[in-house]
Amino acid sequence: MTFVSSTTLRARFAGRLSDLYGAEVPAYTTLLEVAHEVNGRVLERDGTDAERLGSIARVTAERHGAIRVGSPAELAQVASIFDALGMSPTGFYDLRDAHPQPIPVISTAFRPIEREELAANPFRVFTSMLVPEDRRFFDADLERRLKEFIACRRLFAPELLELADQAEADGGLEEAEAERFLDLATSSFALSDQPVDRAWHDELQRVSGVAADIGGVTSTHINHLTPRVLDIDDLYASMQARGIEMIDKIQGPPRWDGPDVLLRQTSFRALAEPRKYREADGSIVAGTMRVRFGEVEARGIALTRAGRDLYDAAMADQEHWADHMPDSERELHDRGLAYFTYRVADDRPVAPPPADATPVELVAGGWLAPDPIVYEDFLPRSAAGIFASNLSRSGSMDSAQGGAERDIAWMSEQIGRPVNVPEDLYAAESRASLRAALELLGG
Ligand code: OOG
Ligand code: NI
Repeated sequence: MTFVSSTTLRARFAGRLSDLYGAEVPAYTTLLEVAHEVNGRVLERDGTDAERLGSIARVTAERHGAIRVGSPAELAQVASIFDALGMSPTGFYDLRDAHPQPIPVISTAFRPIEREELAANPFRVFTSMLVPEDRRFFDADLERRLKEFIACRRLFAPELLELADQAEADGGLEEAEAERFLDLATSSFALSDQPVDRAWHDELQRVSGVAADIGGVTSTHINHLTPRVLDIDDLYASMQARGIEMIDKIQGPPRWDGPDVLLRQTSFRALAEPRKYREADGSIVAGTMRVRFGEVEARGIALTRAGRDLYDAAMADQEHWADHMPDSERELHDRGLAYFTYRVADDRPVAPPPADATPVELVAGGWLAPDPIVYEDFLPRSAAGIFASNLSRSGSMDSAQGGAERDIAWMSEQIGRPVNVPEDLYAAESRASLRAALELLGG
């Protein structure tokens, strides 16, 4: 029997999910084709520069999924399944204050956190959890009915959760069990053919399309699966040329000649998919639902907190983006605005550096070469335009009511595992590479 490691399980799961989503949402397959063409063109145009933020093999395999659950108990189950795939909860996002449209969820992303694991397969899943306690969206009666509905459903088979526990403990599974685990895990995220209770779904839809998508149905499903492209402007134009309706713009910084930072994202519009509905009189009728869309993204350099502040200021003044943002990697580095790893420069001076030299001095003096760290996380608040342009109704919110307080510590406690802080991971990676490079220089 062969043993299947969590790394291989993750790569296989990502592939299975991609096949499933492609079968369910054919426009996704078109998106993959176009992304592939675009990446080929950029590689031809830019040569090795195209791979500055990840090898073409990694970028081609790279996807993020998005799923949505209803309670801390469901989120804890998701955490266990993803742990089996070598993915840890990373980042805390509160979409209840998203603009232009608040969404009643808090989120984290499950992803590999080590460089080699990211290189092997960078699959990540943005996972949102409903906050029924938030009075700005749900009154006490709706909160109670929503929690009852969610407590009664079962998203994941007990056998799947047992296999996940076993994989967590052993770092993988034997081949036969791995197959079973992958079958059960993949089918948990398929669109269900169970009829949707029309009145209940409509009631939640009046609050928020996302609340209805989570709490109005008895199962979860993959909401979107996002490939990575090296030129998102080319992709946008190429999709339109194929006659696919895109949202009106690319979210994030404008196109420019300086370094790519954080994320740029866009999507094709949510498509009407067939769903069965149960009417008030008990009859089952065929209808459609429009929630799943086709997102695509381009990734840039991870910014430090100072870099993020600058980014926020630059985003608020988009026409003058270039006046705010440094137009070279070196300046991002020297001003402490982005994260870099260090290696000993091939053509360094023969004389050793001064003992107390800072990284900026070591780079300026030619001893060390900095390489940018790619942003591995999310910016849902600035991508909230993607949610908004894909929701059919705008929902309702009473901002005079108190919202339930939620933060990263609360989420960690609810799922019984620490939620990583992205900036801590980037900073640790940068420090470790600096230490190793200094050792080489000194010795
Ligand atoms: C998740 C939206 C966030 C992203 O790429 O920022 C997201 C959702 O629609 O459930 O996927
Ligand atoms: Ni997304």
